[in-house]
Amino acid sequence: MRATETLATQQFYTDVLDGLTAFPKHLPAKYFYDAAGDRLFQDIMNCPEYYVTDCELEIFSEQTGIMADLILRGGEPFDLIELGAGDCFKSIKLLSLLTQAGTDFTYVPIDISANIIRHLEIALPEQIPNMRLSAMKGDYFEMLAEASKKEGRKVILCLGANIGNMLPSEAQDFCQKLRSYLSPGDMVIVGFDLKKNPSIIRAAYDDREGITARFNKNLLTRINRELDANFDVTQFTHYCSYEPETGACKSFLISLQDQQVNIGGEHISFKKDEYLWMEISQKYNLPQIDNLALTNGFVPFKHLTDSKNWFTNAIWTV
Ligand code: AVJ
Repeated sequence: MRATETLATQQFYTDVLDGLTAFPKHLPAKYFYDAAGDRLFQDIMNCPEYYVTDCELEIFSEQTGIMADLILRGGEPFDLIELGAGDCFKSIKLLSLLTQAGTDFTYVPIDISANIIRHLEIALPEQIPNMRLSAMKGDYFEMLAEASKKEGRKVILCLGANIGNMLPSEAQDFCQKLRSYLSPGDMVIVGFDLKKNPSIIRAAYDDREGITARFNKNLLTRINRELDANFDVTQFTHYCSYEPETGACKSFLISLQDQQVNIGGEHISFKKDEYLWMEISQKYNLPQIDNLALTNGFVPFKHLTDSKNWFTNAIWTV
């Protein structure tokens, strides 16, 4: 094992134990994305109930021209830094357009998944040969701190409603911290899933095929494998709630019996019916998003929404 992997595993262990000894018990959603988790998330994006990706893809298919124009107004060169790049299936449309226009920029994808970063480093130079690429594996903020040591204009992409994985208070902190890394002339484009018919939202996180359930349970499997634990995954069931008043969509694993789990020597007890909170996917409305920008020193500049008004890419300037 390399030293960096040991460190990462230690951090994983600490985060998992902190979460499981807290009340309510919870696990950090950023750990969903091991190799199996990446694949399951791909399956989620392809399942009929999960509208989020389709909506954002529509925006990127039809409105990247507008996006590119707004970005280019701020001048060149710049770093286009994508937080949680994933397979950059959406952003690639923007990258191609900018490259075709001869834009002077470097694409800096940041992702928590080592698999994803390895994949991007191979695939992107084949797909867009003339683009400068500087991929980084790690936590948003550590990598953003790294990336911001470099002088020059920055355009930040935070797509896919990743910000929804934060509690509203955490989203505030995130925006404040993000702003601290930026300077006048910089720009951010943030994807937000919007409030809509509650049934549509709940169905997206509780798909009929049970892919989302497997996605959640996969984190327990990952903990078993990487942290020497013994979760009986069959003794947990997936439950999802959406609260229209707060916009909080939450997923839980419910313990089907009294049980004890051993994690690297520590014992964690679950009561029958006790819930383990896995993830929040917070939904917003446009005024809430503008307010999030304004309270953290950004200027809300434009919303690019899909034709159903289910999703927005908010464009903020500094
Ligand atoms: C990757 C955070 C945008 O919250 O919609 C999808 C993750 N979890 N289904 C989301 C997810 C369950 C997804 N994000």
